[in-house]
Amino acid sequence: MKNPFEKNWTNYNNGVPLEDEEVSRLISVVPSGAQFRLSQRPFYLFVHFGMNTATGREWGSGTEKCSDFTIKKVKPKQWVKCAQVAGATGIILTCKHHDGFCLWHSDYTDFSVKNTDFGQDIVKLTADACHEAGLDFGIYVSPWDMHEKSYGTSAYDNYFCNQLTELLGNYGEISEVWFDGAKGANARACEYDWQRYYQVVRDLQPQANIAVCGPDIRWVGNESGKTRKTEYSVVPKYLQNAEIIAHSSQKAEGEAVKSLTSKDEDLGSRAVLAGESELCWYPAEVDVSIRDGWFWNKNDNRTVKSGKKLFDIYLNSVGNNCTLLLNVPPTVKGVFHRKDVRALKNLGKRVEALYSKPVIVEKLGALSKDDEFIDFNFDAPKKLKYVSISENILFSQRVEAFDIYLKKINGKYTKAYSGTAIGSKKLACLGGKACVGARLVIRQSRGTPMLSEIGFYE
Ligand code: FUL
Repeated sequence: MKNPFEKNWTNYNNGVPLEDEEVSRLISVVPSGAQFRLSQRPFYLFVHFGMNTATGREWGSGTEKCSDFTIKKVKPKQWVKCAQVAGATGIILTCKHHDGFCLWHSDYTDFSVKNTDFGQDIVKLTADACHEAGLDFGIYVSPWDMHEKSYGTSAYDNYFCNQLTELLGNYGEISEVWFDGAKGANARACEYDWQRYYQVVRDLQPQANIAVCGPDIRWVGNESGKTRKTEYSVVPKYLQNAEIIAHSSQKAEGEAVKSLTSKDEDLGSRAVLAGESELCWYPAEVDVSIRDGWFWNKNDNRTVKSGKKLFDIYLNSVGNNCTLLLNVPPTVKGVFHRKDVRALKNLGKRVEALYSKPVIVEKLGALSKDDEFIDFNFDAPKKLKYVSISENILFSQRVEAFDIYLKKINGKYTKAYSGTAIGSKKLACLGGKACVGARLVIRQSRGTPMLSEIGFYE
């Protein structure tokens, strides 16, 4: 039988079934409305700001005093402007980091910005600045709290849920809730009631995605901007608990720790999924800092990544079926440092340039079995730099292998790119060689490929 997606290809769908019961099972897994929305707005800034900014530390101790928060100015409007310049569509703020200091006027603790000279509610300032500018706003909240007395007792769940209720109820729409699983080696033991936390989020902000120690967005597995060659969004369901299991000091009795973690290379090939009875849609997010540290520190000013480096990370995350969460920490003056601003501007320019010279941008749909390949012909020779391909992920993630050929001026085709999964977006570099056309060949798919768009750019 020939491969329906490539002429003269003798190995039908690369030797795996195009359609059968197992394929139907895999492609029945699709994103929620919130997951889909995020896939269309795939780049946010992460803003680490708080007590650590004032004290110059990465992790506090929880023994700081409110008077140690010596910050006098905070300018979220500048953060928002920079996010827009970089091409980001949202901001996630560290409302409470591990030290427990709250950037909002919490009624449940005195360890809050309300008791500082600065006095203003920084969560409100940031949420308002984002919403006014049409940016999404998300919250980072650390369950590990070094300051709160009830931490380690069952009363802590009440404390945490009360704080979540404030954050989710008083600041307009929240697009993402980022639960960090980190916990120091000497921290008090504490078992969190995750299901209860999730329920508070679902009740108050049903459209929000819960990330990392949460069921909607998967941690990519590192903090250096790297992704796997193939990033799958359909993975075994137990991975939704991977970070909780990795960080929890007390595993539930008898709980089997499955073999895969968010650091493993293959999370979603057919071979991996075959043995898994429960699957879920769990796309990866790449969280990485523009500098060495997460919080601002003047010694880190020399470690700011270049626009080119940030663009490489962008191509490799947004362009590899992931979302990007790029951390930019404000300084003690409450603004992004000029070096970070310069790098963000440069990144924004590069992203804009990527899409600025379209040769062909076409909406696609289901590929029928008669479509052995799709040809695109240009009206004149073009030096293609990038191709962007998107699947319509409302029909799941289907493509497992594809090739891009370029048609040379003499009419001959040469292979320019061989890829694996596509998902919400694949950005591939084509090298800028002159050609008069291009051909997309899907070599392997889970059922009929359901593409949404392809764009070739000079
Ligand atoms: C980690 C934290 O310990 C870091 O301080 C930072 O917030 C990073 C995003 O997550 O787990």
